Amino acid sequence: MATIDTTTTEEKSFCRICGSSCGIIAELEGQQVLKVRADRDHPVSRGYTCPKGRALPQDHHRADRLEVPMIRENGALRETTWDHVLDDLAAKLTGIIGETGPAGVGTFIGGGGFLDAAGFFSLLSFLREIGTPSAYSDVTIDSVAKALAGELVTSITGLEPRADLERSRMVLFVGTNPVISHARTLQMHAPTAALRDMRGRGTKIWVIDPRKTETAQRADGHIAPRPGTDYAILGFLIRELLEDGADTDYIERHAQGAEKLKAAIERFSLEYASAVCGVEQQELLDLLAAVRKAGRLSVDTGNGVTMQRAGNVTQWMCLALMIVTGSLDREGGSWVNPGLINRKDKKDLPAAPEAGWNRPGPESRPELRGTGGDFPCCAIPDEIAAGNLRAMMNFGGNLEVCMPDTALTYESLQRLDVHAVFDVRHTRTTDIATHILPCKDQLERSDMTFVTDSAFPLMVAQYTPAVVEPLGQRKAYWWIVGQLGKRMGIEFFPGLDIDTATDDDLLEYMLSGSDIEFAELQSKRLILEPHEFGWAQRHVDEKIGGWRLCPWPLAEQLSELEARENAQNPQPLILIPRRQKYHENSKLLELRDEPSVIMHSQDARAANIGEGALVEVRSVNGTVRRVAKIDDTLRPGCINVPHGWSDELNVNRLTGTQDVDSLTGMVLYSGLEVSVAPV
Ligand SMILES: Nc1nc2c(c(=O)[nH]1)N[C@H]1C(S)=C(S)[C@@H](COP(=O)(O)OP(=O)(O)OC[C@H]3O[C@@H](n4cnc5c(=O)[nH]c(N)nc54)[C@H](O)[C@@H]3O)O[C@H]1N2
Ligand SMILES: Nc1nc2c(c(=O)[nH]1)N[C@H]1C(S)=C(S)[C@@H](COP(=O)(O)OP(=O)(O)OC[C@H]3O[C@@H](n4cnc5c(=O)[nH]c(N)nc54)[C@H](O)[C@@H]3O)O[C@H]1N2
Ligand code: SF4
Ligand SMILES: [Mo]
Repeated sequence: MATIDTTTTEEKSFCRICGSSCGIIAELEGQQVLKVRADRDHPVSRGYTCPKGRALPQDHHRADRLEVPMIRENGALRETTWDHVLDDLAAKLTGIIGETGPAGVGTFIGGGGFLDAAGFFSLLSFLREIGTPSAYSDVTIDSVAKALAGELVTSITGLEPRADLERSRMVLFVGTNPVISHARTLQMHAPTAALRDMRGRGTKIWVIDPRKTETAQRADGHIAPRPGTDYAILGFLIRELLEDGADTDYIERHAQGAEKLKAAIERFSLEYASAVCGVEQQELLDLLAAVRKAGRLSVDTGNGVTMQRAGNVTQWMCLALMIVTGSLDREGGSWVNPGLINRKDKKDLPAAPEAGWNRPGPESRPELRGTGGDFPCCAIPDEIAAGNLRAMMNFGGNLEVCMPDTALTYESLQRLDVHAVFDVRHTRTTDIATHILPCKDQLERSDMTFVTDSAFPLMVAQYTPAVVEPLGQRKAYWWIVGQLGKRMGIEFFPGLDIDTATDDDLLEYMLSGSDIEFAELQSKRLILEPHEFGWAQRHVDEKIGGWRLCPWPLAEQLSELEARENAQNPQPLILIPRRQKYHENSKLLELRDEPSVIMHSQDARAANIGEGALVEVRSVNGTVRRVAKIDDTLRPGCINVPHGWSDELNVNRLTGTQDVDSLTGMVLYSGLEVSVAPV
């Protein structure tokens, strides 16, 4: 801590609004956070922050912050003491478990929970010790296709390859816009500079996106297909490469199912793929030539892939493209981060079977399966209606905003006996809580990188102490869970005295048995290690005899898609997602973004809509009204209604809980058919 004058101090930390974990310096006057700026000496983010990170002071001191526990009694929420809210919550949870068994108590972890390391760990302890299968998270409204395809193709649970920013010869971004989002998988720091540096080193950057995104504008090539048809482009590339340009020697040694794959994608000729995707044949040939020339590449995807109907298949095609070019887990191609805290490369990981995604789902939706450790979010309203789910421990999820079918979800949540919300501010979700547990925000807790351990573009772990004291009566999530346990007769952290333990004690407790020492991480603040290739390859060769090029559950989905390839859209417009620059999902909405309906001038003219006009967007599920913004970076026929906005502005008034992916229960957030009209 460097003292500037008698009252102003500076404290180094790292930002946890998104997973990029940029190094920051907080300027303080006593406990007042005056400013957050980039840490130029940070070895990874090297002086980069985005406007969201720099808005941490406003977010910390926001007027609608939660500081005091609240409880709903006789229909109304009122402030109370920690003792009362914990006694009541513990008694109700115990009662529900007695009546329904543990499954009646569910958990949700959202964007406010994942990056609280001790909090995430406590959630896992809670699930394990209670023994409930009713675990939900925003993974099944985000990127579950990645987990599914990764597991089926590689047998390694959670495998998500990423570009190696220093060495990939080519990066193909599909349905991700890292310049604004910092990428779904890559957690890319300083994206604009990174892209410039990569191109400077000769890396070719290509983008497939129905919009000429901020990333596409900085790329060597861009293709704007009809939404939801990317797999046809990828299928075409693989088909041609298998004829000429694939690494056949590599495929023979490290992959299986090449013949099945070839048969599965046979239909994607140049003519057919170009017609399905609505792009010129020459564009596909140019991309093919670029892939052939690079030889190896990394394919990085985001929500534009995972939120569409063909999400699993597209994700599979991306992996297959990397495999046939000998690029997966190989220098010049893509890298698989084994994690630094929890070294997967040093573990004897089990091999998931090809049909391993057949886990029992929630009772009220027998057609759905369990995913990873979760039930799909789309089942929450049905589980509540069936009486299977009676309590929800909601850790940092703004369910009113993020869940599909807002009206149904919002009404359902109000029928829970217990909806305990762990948050830092008042929202429409806390409005319908039964118990509100005000949590320490990121500046108030010591913390480390944990969930993102194997999700960084580098092998790095970080620690930060708390920057300021907690406001009001806020407590750490782990402390709240521990205190609940005491009242329920459950030890969530065996061997730890939760009355005297500090945040640091909990972090140390978490790291016992891990691959790094807490004391070392705490003193160094950041540990960075060089990364190597080949661990995932060795594992897959040994355990299953090579990457599975054509897992049958995905091949089945690919053949089912054929019927749609030749069908006409009944509605004129296709809703697709996009991230906005100044807010992170429902966080930081008070910054500069606008809640608009974004459309191409051609579509606006056809519907008689001018810039700034109030419009209504309609889907089979509902309607939403916002002002129109004309943006010709979109492909005509596409429309954006950015998410994160609450109440009347919520795009999830248009989405539904029934038309979901048959393997994962993923909600269709991209590719929904809508119409638009002036109001
Ligand atoms: N239609 C549509 N719906 C979508 C999406 C879309 O593109 N389109 N995107 C989906 C995706 S990818 C995601 S990840 C979800 C995100 O949706 P959510 O999981 O709800 O995430 P956020 O809105 O980021 O934050 C949730 C809450 O965390 C709180 N919070 C912030 N900091 C802290 C903290 O330190 N501790 C605690 N306890 N709480 C904190 C915030 O106040 C906020 O209320 O939305 C999904 N929903
Ligand atoms: N500024 C900011 N950054 C964020 C967030 C935020 O809210 N704001 N949210 C964070 C979260 S929770 C997540 S999950 C990540 C997501 O990170 P990204 O996946 O990079 O998110 P988006 O910017 O929504 O990018 C999706 C892209 O897919 C395109 N797209 C839509 N449909 C299709 C399709 O069918 N095919 C193809 N090829 N493209 C399609 C859209 O045009 C858009 O450019 O971002 C994180 N970062
Ligand atoms: S990219 Fe922005 S929001 Fe993400 S960690 Fe860095 S400063 Fe924070
Ligand atoms: Mo997300």
